[in-house]
Amino acid sequence: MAPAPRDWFSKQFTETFDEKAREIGRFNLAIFGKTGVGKSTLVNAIFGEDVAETGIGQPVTQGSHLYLHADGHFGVLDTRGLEIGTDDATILAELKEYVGHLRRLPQSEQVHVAWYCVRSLDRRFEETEESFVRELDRLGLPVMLVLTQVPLRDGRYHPDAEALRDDIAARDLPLAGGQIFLTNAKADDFAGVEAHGLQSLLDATFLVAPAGVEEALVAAQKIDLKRKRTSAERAIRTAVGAAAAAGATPIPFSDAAVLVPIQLTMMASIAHIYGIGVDRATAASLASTAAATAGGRSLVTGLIKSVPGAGSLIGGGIAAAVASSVTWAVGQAWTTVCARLSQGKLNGVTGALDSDAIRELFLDEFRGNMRRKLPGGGGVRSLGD
Ligand SMILES: Nc1nc2c(ncn2[C@@H]2O[C@H](COP(=O)(O)OP(=O)(O)OP(=O)(O)O)[C@@H](O)[C@H]2O)c(=O)[nH]1
Ligand SMILES: [Mg+2]
Repeated sequence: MAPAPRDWFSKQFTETFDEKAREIGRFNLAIFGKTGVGKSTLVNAIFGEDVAETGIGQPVTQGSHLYLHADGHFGVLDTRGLEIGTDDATILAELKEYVGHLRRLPQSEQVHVAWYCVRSLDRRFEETEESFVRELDRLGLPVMLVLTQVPLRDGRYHPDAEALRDDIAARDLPLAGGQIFLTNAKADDFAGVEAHGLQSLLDATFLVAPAGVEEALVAAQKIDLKRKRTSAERAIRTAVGAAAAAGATPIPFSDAAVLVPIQLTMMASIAHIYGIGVDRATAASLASTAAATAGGRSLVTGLIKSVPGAGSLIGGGIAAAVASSVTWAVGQAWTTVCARLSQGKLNGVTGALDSDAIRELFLDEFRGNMRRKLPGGGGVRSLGD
């Protein structure tokens, strides 16, 4: 007996999702600086609160003072129980051993970038910190220097923070990113200081990180939705191209399932980009496409039939233009769903996903986008662009 369509779909989606997870890999950040300067606050501001809540991590080897907290597409390497400025030799020895051990492992296990943090209003950068930064560079880690908790008023940084920046810059350290980054990770309402500098730090991190981890970094970070959107568009373009190729010889309705893996791959990629976990992504994709009714085939034909007027385009089978239009419209609609999910929306009263709301949003967006692809609603010529 064939598996129930719902199970079939969940299994396919989950497998595709896992495959994509491996392909995208993980971005790993090491973060250093004296205790209390705001390392965790900074990481949370850019990579999300989840890191804080479960951010204890695991020692990289037994007894190590280096802790790796890895979740999804993001890993953060932090120190515990040892102090920068006092225990530098031990930290660096452990780090050297760890980095050496990583050399034999794939790229998504490597440490890609290090941020060295200094609290701006401490107003000093010590000799030990200077040697620590030089040592990180010697270990082959690109080091970016970040000033934390920098007051900014009327577009001007606190003069003491600027003085500290100039003092550090004068030491000619081997810094990646070409500058010292002035940030404030958390708004201080009392002092009237907003969060700032995070996007510049992230932009520079993209430039410093190896090319192979770019997608992981897009997925890991939470503040730059434009980059997520651009990545989603790229995944959609890839799928649209594949769908057009599949439809180059018109696909009989009965074979519409050839489009399903293409669309599943696209949907899994987009879910990753927006940081949606496997359970929520699977449930939401199931709710969106309601593939529960008749397995893979209906995903495509059912969707096409849901658009009034689309039937006339189809004729005896699904042509390239229609195959790519449907794929494009699915991609756009699913991106909207994922973007909302990533903002914590589309939950019912109990906190579980609101399947009806998801389905309604998806179908609204899908139909709207399909109509734009139909004659009179954007023109046939735009089909599959
Ligand atoms: N207003 C404001 N407060 C901050 C900022 N960064 C850190 N803090 C506060 O400073 C304190 C220490 O911040 P953490 O992020 O825990 O510092 P840490 O460097 O991770 O500290 P350790 O893990 O103990 O080494 C907390 O009370 C934060 O709320 C910031 O950018 N703005
Ligand atoms: Mg911390």
